[in-house]
Amino acid sequence: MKQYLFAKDILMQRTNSQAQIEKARRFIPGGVNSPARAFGGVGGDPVVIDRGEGARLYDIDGNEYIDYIGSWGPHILGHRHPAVIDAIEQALKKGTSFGAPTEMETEMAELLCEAVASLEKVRMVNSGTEATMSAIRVARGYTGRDVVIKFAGCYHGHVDSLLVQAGSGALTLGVPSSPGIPQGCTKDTIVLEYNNVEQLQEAFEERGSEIACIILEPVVGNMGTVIPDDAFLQATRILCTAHDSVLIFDEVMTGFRVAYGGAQQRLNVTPDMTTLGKIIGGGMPVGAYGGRADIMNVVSPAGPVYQAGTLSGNPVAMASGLATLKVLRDENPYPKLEQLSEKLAHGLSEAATKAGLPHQMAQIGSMMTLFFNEHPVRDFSVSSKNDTKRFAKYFHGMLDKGIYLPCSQYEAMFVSAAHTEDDINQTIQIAEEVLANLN
Ligand code: KE4
Repeated sequence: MKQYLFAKDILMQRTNSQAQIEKARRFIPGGVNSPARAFGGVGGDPVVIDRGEGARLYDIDGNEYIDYIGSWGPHILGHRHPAVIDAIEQALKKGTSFGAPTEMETEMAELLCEAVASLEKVRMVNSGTEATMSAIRVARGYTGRDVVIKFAGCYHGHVDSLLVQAGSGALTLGVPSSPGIPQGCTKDTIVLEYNNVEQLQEAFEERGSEIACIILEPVVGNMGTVIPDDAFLQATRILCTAHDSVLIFDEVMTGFRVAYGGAQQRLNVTPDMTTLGKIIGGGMPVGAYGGRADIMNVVSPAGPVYQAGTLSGNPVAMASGLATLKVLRDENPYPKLEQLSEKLAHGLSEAATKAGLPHQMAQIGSMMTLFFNEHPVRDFSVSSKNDTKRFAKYFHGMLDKGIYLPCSQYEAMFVSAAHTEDDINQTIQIAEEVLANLN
């Protein structure tokens, strides 16, 4: 077998990263600006990154990694795609932000409405959290109701009313519900089990007339990758229609990831509202929420529901996002992403089987999770029984051989259009070595 980049016996040194994180902890809580990066679920110190290029990351000790996080989703084209960097540089020549309308915001809104069929109007914000927080407020303002249904293990950003049995970092840190959230913020949040149609039906039978909306990840990434049963996703649509509640698909992660038109296009279920982020910013801070015109027309200044943002729609972020989305639209990397991702998913699963490790592989489009779990992961009650200790050993074994995976069993890994067949082969070969030594 061809010898790949990372020889078996090189022990990776990360002394500069360790020193830098110790210094960072003096000024930043936990030394990170987001807990998901803190290695809380796998132990050890985060790697401090110097730069990225294509499918590669390079840390401040000069180590090279094949990157399967892509900044937690945005870099579906890989780091520093020429079209994206050029668009940002061109925008910078005119300035950074004006706090006034620009043509690019309209171009972005039009492109999103063309790409995502259920979007008739859309508002730009600066993060996925802002997008979901705003969408919830709009759904409540539009319906005049207060109750929100979410699902355990789904993460919709650090919104007070939604940070209840959340996924992602909240799950990784074993703190599904955060201190600092008053009971008043969550008393109207009903948390149900993902993929459980009966529970959903009961909730609507009991409180249908009070339910403003359902918000869900149409494919979950934040308890690891969980693909919905068709009957479940259809039930969210049918029940919201029957009770005049708003169906919100949180596509911050899946939007432009699992298909150009998002999970709603791939799985053929149409929400009333959609939230977006990550990929639509191409690595710059961007979020968006939108949906049916009659719903979005309640948003200020068109309507009474207030939402605002100093840097919303700023030209640099719009340039970065537009360049990314145009490459996806015009070059259509999705077939290649599908082929490479299926090969990787199969190779990782085969390696775990060869090593005699109980596991599940969930893959859709270019997102996937290798679960160390004996049972198919369909919901939070199963995902919460993942063997996180074994995942931690797998994570560090891969990291020390130059494979940069999400630092949590409760996340998805991502393949980008910059990954090559050789990257995938190398990753599988290294996984075979690492998994064989896990027992
Ligand atoms: P941001 O506020 O982090 O831009 O987006 C929040 C959000 C909303 N909805 C979904 C489905 C999401 O996945 C996210 C954020 N995802 C996490 C990782 N799974 C971001 C990583 C982090 O928190 O640092």
